[in-house]
Amino acid sequence: MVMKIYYYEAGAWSQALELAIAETGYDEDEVEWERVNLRSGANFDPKYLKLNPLGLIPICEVDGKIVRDSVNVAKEILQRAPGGAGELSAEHAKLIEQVHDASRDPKLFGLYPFDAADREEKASGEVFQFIKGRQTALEKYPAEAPELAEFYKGKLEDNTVLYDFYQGKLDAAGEDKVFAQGKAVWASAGELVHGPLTAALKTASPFLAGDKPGEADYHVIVWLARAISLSGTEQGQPADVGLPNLHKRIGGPEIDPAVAKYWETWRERESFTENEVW
Ligand SMILES: N[C@@H](CCC(=O)N[C@@H](CS)C(=O)NCC(=O)O)C(=O)O
Repeated sequence: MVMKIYYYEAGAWSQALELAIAETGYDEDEVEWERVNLRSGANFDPKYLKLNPLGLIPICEVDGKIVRDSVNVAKEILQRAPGGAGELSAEHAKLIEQVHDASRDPKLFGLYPFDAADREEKASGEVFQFIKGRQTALEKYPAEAPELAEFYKGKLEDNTVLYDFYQGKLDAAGEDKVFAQGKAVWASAGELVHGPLTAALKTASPFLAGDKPGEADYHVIVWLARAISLSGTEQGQPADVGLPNLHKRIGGPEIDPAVAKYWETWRERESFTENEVW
């Protein structure tokens, strides 16, 4: 039975699934990848909202059912994999929840500014174009699906704040609020990195699941990669380049060497380089 995965190549949680598929011995013809272009707001198309009313990717369709959320889709992938799902300890199950916590959602690192310099960079680059594409979609689709008016209204309100912010159209209080949100995301990232992530990685050997990656590893590494990249690090850079950048964003004590070791283990892994995880 072919598994159809709705994904977007730049989506962090889509990349977790790409890693899980690559690591567990699926044949190419067992998986069909259906791209949902987040940059043009295709996740807000009423046709897609029928599949996932939350308007989020990734999801998968298999055996006539739809599985939503990367945590559930990864479980589905692993259960069907030739080698089975493997063990997931209670600590690692908790860690998956912690990297998925809404307060440190990787898309927020991308969308919210860390400081004034970061704002300038985002305003003149891909981030603003992404926000603009969503804005256009959110203004267009409500006419096609009036029954979804409430959903679109909430999404449009949230996106408009950022759309206006990056064009300098908010008042001082509005600007302060957006900057405060940006700071809060990195503070929450710091709690994770210095706390549960470090604690778990100290016993990784070299992966959380042992000599090969397992369920928790796929979620943890894409989150970490996104945090490192979006703190100003080019894709594929070593720990001694990426972690100081991350440290500037999250503050607190030095980042534990266990994090660097884990990063280096993944950085050289074929699944990681071939899927261009960032
Ligand atoms: N908890 C969900 C989060 C999914 C999520 O936020 N996906 C992002 C891309 S990585 C998305 O669909 N963003 C579109 C949007 O927020 O409008 C999961 O793990 O699947």
